[in-house]
Amino acid sequence: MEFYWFIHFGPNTFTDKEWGQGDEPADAFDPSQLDCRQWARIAKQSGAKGIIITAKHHDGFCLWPSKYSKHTVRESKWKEGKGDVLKELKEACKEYGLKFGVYLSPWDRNHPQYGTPAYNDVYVNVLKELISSYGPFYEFWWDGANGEGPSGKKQEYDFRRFEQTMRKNAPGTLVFSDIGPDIRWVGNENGIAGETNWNNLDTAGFTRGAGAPPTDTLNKGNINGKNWIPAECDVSIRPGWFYHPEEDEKVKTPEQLFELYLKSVGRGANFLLNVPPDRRGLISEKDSASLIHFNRLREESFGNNLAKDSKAELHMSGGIFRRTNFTDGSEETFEKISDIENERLWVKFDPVKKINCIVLQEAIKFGQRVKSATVVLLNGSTTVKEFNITTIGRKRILTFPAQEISAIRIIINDAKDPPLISEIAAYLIPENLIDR
Ligand code: FUL
Repeated sequence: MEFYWFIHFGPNTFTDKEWGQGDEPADAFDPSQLDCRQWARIAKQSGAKGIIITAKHHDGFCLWPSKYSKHTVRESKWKEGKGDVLKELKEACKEYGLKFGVYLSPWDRNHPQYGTPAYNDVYVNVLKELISSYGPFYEFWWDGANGEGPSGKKQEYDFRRFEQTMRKNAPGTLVFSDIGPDIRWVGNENGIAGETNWNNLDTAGFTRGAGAPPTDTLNKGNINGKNWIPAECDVSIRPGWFYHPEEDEKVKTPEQLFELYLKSVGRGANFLLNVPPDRRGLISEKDSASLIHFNRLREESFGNNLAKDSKAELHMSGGIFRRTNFTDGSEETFEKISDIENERLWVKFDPVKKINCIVLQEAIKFGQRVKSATVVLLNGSTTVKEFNITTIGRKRILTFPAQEISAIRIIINDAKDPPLISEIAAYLIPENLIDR
């Protein structure tokens, strides 16, 4: 899905906190003009494919009137206790053709049973309640944070049961956490995946939170990892996850968002961008302007694939070659490189073209195979540039100062299995967007 939104919203929005204590009065939550359709409209205009909202953050406040809590929208003044943010957002996502997901913090600083085994029952009940009332969700987000609750005790989470509950009641939902089971944390909150990025991960012996794999492993994956758990890069458009008026001048620029796109999607991961609504319950003008411009930059950059009218060829040894379909713009078609020692991929331009960006893709549904490759840019018989890369994965975006070239030649140096290359695309993107 490449790019979708995170929304952090709740009492913290109004109390100016990042981590609420759980003892904030429910009345603290009081958006004056809450409009989930505005969120969905801007999300759509920014090119996002879905929205994941903090149904409950660490402070325990539920954005829906949960049967299992006394700290919810029902207890707040907002809409005289009749409001339901999840319901409104689910409907807005449907209207705008966006997928809908939720973050449900296991850490709960409000729930009276937190810190006792009974809280695991509560959490399971809440999972079921959410799935049956607001599902289906495309993604479910488990935060690794685990602190003390109101009793001063930490909780031992029964993640096995939580997972079973998800699988049984929502088998089509992708579950995110530090170690999956379906999507892994990328190891930082800066939105940046490893330049080498494997979709595989070894999870045996690791837990969520403090017992998670080392940062570097989450960032890069494990080359021979047993489980298929691709990375998701979460980052906020502002310094904090929740809205703070004093951060209005610190909204990331369209160019910064583009750079993050290159460092997440361009490294084979997904980009989860947090856009926190303000105290009105609206996405602020600053954020929306930046997001819409960011979408324009992507359209401008990737709207014209210069490789599309080029000649794509697979060269074998002995001067034999044949035309291929890895420049047809379709992720469905691919070329199998059976003999990496002798086979080279060529994209030829006539007349020469000026490019500063190459996008490579593997046919990822058959697995990730390329370990390392060399990309050579030629003008006639002169090599104008050459770079070595490691993984490709679902998408690898390379940018460099613009070059006039007549051909791109790709040599696969090492692979786990015969690589299946589905796309080679070339672009001339605005010069200031090149990742240096
Ligand atoms: C972290 C949380 O503690 C932050 O508040 C935020 O929700 C972030 C996405 O995950 O673990």
